[in-house]
Amino acid sequence: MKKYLVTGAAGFIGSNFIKYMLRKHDDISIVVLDALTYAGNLGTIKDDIDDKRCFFVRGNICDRALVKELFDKYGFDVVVNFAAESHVDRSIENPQLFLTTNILGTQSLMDVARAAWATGKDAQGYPVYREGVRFHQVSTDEVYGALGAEGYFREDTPLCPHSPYSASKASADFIVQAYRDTFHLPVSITRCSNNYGPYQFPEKLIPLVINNILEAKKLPVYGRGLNVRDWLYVDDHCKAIDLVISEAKDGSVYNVGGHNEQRNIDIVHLIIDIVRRQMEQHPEYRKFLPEDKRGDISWISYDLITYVSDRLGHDLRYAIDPSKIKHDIGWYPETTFAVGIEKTVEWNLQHRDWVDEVTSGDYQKYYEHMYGHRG
Ligand code: NAD
Ligand code: TDX
Repeated sequence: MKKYLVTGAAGFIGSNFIKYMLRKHDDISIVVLDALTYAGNLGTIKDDIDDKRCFFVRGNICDRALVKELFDKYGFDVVVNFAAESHVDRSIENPQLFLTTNILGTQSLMDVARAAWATGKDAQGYPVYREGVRFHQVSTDEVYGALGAEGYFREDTPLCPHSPYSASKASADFIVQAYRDTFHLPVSITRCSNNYGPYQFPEKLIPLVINNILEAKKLPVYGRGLNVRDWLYVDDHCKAIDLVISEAKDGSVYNVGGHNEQRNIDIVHLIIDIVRRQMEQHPEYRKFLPEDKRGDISWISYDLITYVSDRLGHDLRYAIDPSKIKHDIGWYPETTFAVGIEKTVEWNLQHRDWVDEVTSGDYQKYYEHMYGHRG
């Protein structure tokens, strides 16, 4: 039985990852370590931690004593590090927290892992580790910086991050690679494009737009809406991570993306069209709209869009070249954007309680702070 420590799995991608792993593999156990920041929600993984193969521990990845205690108790074979501050806009507000969690947290996990996994030293003095162990870092395409109208990020594209978030993730990638080179720690890294799907916190573009429409709020589009992101359905990302951990060589880096470039404004238009169509085809869904907005729904239109001041340092375009992961381990995305976005709108309609729960804390204050003054 392979024993996994999965950090940050009360958040968006990590929670989808543990659901995917528990569905896919019988012979695994998972300990989730999550600090339950604003972005983490225990309700998201309630059914998973009811499974006897999965345990939850609330704690910070920077807490070495706690991480060591967990290694001593559970004897992990694999660490999958999702835990991070993940929202670019928040990194502009508070860079320090991003550097602490994303860089020092990653280092602290690796320090505990290498001490726990070392079995001795080789003739050159490099540590030797227990068979089959692996530290997997979940990284992002944002570490490469931004593209112009042409070209793709490849694994050998130099890292050139622009935001405090992407700089913290790039720093973590460098530290992971330094631990591989200096201590021979068995590591792998995946750099994925923008994810979307169930359980994504509503501060991110796709769920924000869906939920704002359902609340009859304006849809804030930064700048002119012409920035391009390369969107991947979250399950396809989870599958890629699973395959890389089990099949890729130690020290590998893989880009993960599905050749699905979209301009922000086109996504916003598409979501408006889908929500309006769903409301027309299923009048019973209008119960999810404000009471005084359920009759005539012609207000669900592009008029909801409001162009607001641009994000500082806003990267123009991200696009992944996924040919290495396809060639080496046969990964390809299974969910088309047309299917994935439809499912994501439907999921948000069917999970109003979850949305209400995760936005009940400080989210309204955050929203007002971020968008209140941006005309
Ligand atoms: P998220 O913000 O939804 O979830 C992050 C989780 O980490 C939360 O559950 C939070 O409570 C937890 N966490 C934060 N700080 C912690 C700490 N110090 N100790 C323990 N737990 C902590 O993020 P996400 O969108 O699911 O992203 C997960 C990972 O994937 C991140 O590393 C992110 O950089 C990377 N990534 C995200 C995307 C994307 O599109 N969302 C794309 C590529 C890579
Ligand atoms: O209200 C908005 N209006 C808007 O125009 C928001 C929240 C975003 N945007 C734009 C900014 C981006 O060009 O939409 C695009 C997507 O924005 P986000 O959802 O914030 O994602 P992004 O900044 O691209 O970063 C995401 O993908 C890479 C994740 O948050 C990162 O964790 C991941 O590494």
